[in-house]
Amino acid sequence: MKRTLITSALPYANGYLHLGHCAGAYLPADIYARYLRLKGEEVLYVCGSDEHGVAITIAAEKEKVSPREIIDKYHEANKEAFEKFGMSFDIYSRTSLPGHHDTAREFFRDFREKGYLVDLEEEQFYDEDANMFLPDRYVEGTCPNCGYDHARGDQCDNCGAYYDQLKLKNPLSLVSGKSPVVRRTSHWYMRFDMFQSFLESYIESHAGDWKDNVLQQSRSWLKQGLNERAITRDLNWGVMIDDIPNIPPGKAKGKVLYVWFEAVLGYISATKELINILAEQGKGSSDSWKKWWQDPETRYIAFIGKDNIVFHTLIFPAMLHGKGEGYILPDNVPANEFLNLEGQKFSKSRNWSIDLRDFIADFPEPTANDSLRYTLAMNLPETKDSDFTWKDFQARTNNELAAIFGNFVNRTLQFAYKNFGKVPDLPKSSKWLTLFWKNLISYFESSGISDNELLGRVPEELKKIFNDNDINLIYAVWKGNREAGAFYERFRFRDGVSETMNIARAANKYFNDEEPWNSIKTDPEKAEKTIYICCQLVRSLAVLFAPVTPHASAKIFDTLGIEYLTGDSPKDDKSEDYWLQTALPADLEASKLKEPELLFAKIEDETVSVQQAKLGVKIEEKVKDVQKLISIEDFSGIHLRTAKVLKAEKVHKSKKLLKLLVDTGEGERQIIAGIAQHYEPEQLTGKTVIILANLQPAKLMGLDSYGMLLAASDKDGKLSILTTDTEDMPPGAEIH
Ligand code: B3M
Ligand code: ZN
Repeated sequence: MKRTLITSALPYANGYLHLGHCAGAYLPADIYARYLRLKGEEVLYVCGSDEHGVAITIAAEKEKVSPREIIDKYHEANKEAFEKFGMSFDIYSRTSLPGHHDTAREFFRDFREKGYLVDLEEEQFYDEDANMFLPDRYVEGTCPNCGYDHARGDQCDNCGAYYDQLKLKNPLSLVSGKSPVVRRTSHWYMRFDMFQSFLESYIESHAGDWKDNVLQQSRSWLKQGLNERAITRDLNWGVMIDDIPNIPPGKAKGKVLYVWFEAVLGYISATKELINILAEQGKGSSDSWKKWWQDPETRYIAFIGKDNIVFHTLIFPAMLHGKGEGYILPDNVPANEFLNLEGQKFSKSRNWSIDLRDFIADFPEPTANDSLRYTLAMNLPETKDSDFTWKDFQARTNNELAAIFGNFVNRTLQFAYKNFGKVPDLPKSSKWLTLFWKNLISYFESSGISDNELLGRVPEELKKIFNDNDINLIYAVWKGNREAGAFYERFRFRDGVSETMNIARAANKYFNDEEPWNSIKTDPEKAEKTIYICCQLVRSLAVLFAPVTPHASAKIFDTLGIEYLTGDSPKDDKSEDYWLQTALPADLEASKLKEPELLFAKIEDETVSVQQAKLGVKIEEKVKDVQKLISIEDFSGIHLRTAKVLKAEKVHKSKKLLKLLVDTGEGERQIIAGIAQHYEPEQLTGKTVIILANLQPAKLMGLDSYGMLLAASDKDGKLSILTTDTEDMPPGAEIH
């Protein structure tokens, strides 16, 4: 039996999961895991919370709680949201567990003993008030490249430049607000350059099966040449290393492992945690984690978002290779692009986001999660960014899930319940139907003729029981389940789900063409056969949709009173290929039909508008923004004035900045404005503009700027400067 290890990137436990996370590393992985389990494969699907690093400590400071409180809050919240969303992890662990610390330290210790680590001294900003070295995200200053004065310690958000934090001008510690000093500190660096050629051959060995975006990013890093990277940090939150033998006393004091170095090892420690739990229950031995991580028979698929590619295609494989002991490497890293929301990027700060927990609170019916899973699955950012809209959610739910899949299931089961009280037995005239069905499938599988000839050459023998509608429908499910499965095997989930919906379309057509509502009066045995076949398709579709709509599929199995086949984490080691078996009739005689219920609630227009209205910063709804509400007195402290542009010119070495000389009515002043990509200097000379006159002076690209030019810019980056609608407004006029 094939064995597949699946991991999804460990989300930081520093905030609530949103739909963009689901569409990135999680829903695709869950569809894949459920599909493989339904194929009868042995699957282990591992995930958990990433609980260290500055992403956690900054969130803790923001919420004025400890890192421990932050991770406990968000680990539990995200775990619960994932469960309700239908994620079928075999374990959802967390990297704050001691077992993870042990695994991470074991790798660190091993790499030191093998000489993969070098201990290098470096200068770093140190905050004397807070008594701490400052990681990059804890420092802010003037960008050495463009002069932007809120640049972060490692990268400038204004011009995108990367630099060493010591290059920042006028650095300020975000902890104490004071200027930091420079102190020497030492860190252990891992010599990734030692793995350059190994990684080059590893990446090229997947030139034929990995996604282009994954190959390109990995190759470009290798082309630049790998070098040593610091794998420790001066932080008091994380995996400590001061208890590792023969480290000089004090040397590792206050140092933790770099979060990315240990987070990827979280996949291994989570596996060990699960295996230990099972071993304590008498299920297997505690070292059977090795069959997942150190057995070449195991395939490892790592699902991530595109921002985590090199950590999974270069850093982690180097670590696994360096550790030796037969660790396997990812067979594929199917990274997804990003999901946008109503045409814009997800942004917590602008409240342009849909948290999974909020969706679940607003749509508490479990099958609403199926509607969300289906909508996201049909629009996954598999090769390019894609967009979630509430209108699409409504259309996919109402016009596809409910109107096609749900409608077929409901018509069939309602008809069976009302007319037979159960799944009808096969009538005398069709008592060999299941045998003929199996023969028809064998004909499809072994005829060797092309698909488009297949239906035209069905043996006459089989047509004694099957009419053309029967044959077409059985062909649709036989062909469709193979095509959907082939798409899933190639991580093309959109196409796989779409293929599955086509089977439901064929089933609806069958129901319409057979007209059981007429034959029940004129030829009851025909109606029995039709509804029997439809009940078989209801079950088959429940299996085939299970990777996407596990809650609805479970409801169908419950209504039919038969075994649940939703691809959930296995309760037993049964390994049948339920997926391919959907082309064959199952034993439904035992079915005790319950009164069917509608599977999917329709989404009303009003619901869409309520949800759309929630997006964006609504001052009255955003508690944290209420503190930003200002009074009229506050506003009076902001001096907005008209000014006339006397001169405008480009700023040397800057693509974004223009230098303006303006007349403020009280004299002339220089203002530097980031509008060079939107206006030519000559367009501005003589123009009346609006300036913020009492802004503190600043220096941009070495030029003094006394004030700010006001401009409007939209979500697509279009920019327009503000002016007055009457030409004769003099400079210096007050704006109220
Ligand atoms: N937590 C980054 C992220 O949440 C990081 C992933 C770790 S995977 C080992 O995108
Ligand atoms: Zn910059």
